[in-house]
Amino acid sequence: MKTFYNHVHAQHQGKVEMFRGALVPCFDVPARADHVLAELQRRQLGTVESPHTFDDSVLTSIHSPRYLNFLATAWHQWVALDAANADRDILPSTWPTRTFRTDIEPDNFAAKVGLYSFDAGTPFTSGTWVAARAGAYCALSAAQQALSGDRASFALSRPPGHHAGGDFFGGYCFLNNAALAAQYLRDHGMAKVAILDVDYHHGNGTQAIFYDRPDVFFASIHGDPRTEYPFYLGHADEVGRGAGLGANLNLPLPRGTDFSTWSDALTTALAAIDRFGADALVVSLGLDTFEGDPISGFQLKTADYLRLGERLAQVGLPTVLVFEGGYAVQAVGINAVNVLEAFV
Ligand code: OKP
Ligand code: ZN
Repeated sequence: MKTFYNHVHAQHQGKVEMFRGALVPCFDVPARADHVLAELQRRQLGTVESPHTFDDSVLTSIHSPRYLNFLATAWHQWVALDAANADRDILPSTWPTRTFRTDIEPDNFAAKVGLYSFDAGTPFTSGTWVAARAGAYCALSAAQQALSGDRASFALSRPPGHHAGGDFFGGYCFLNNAALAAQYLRDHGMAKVAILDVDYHHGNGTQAIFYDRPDVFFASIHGDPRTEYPFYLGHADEVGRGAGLGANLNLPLPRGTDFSTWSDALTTALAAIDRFGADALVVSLGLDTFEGDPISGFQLKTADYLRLGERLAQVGLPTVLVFEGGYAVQAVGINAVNVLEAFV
């Protein structure tokens, strides 16, 4: 199994995020990916490579040109406001909620940041664009590997991607790596692609991107959005729209859910993916379902990730695994590599 590793992920290093009225240290720390890489190397699981690069047209297959332009220029705009901003991260603080217009991009920088985001927990830093773009390239390179016949490939990158929509960032995510991989598979001969999102948090960005489409099935097992982030999407009655009706499956579970219940939801999701008849599988591999995760509420144990890897392999499809969440830094490497090792 090949791993495409984002060698510049540490250039995205947010200082603080907003939590209950205070700025607290960011949970998406570089050490997360470092631990996964170290564990891959310790177990000598396949090879680790740098991603290839891709044309902008590949990114615009999922993200809007004006959003990509914003991401590429945001840091420069921020420092141009005040040279002292170079020592501070960009953090959104105002948003166009219901009744506001989103068709006009404001000139004001803070207003632009709000237009293209949905929370105050996702700092944009000097290296965010470079790191996020390289991460997207990792997912795309892994998709290429699947097209060339590899049974499984892994994109090891941060920041994560599944909360990012076509034109917004949030939930620590900027570019939707899993969506880009799925679209790349579609554009290169795979007629039907399934995305399975096993991160603790609902993949609202991925769902939104494919909600109207019949060719990409999205299934997600996650904390119930009535109590869990991202709160405003991820309910069981969201089943797709128009031509995409029936191609979206949400399996929300209460805080405290353990592996036996979670595993039943996985059975449901995999059966639906089988009925859909996908040619390839993309997995949004979040490890924040772990019992020790500091910001999540499921109770999966380290050995349970071996079972997950086995179940994913049983699907029998070319599979692209994309690293998402997992904030128990000491355990995330072992848990992620348990999935991969059991798969192969
Ligand atoms: C990203 B991914 C923590 C509040 C939660 C956002 C969580 C984003 C998770 N104090 N903030 O899905 O792992
Ligand atoms: Zn998550």
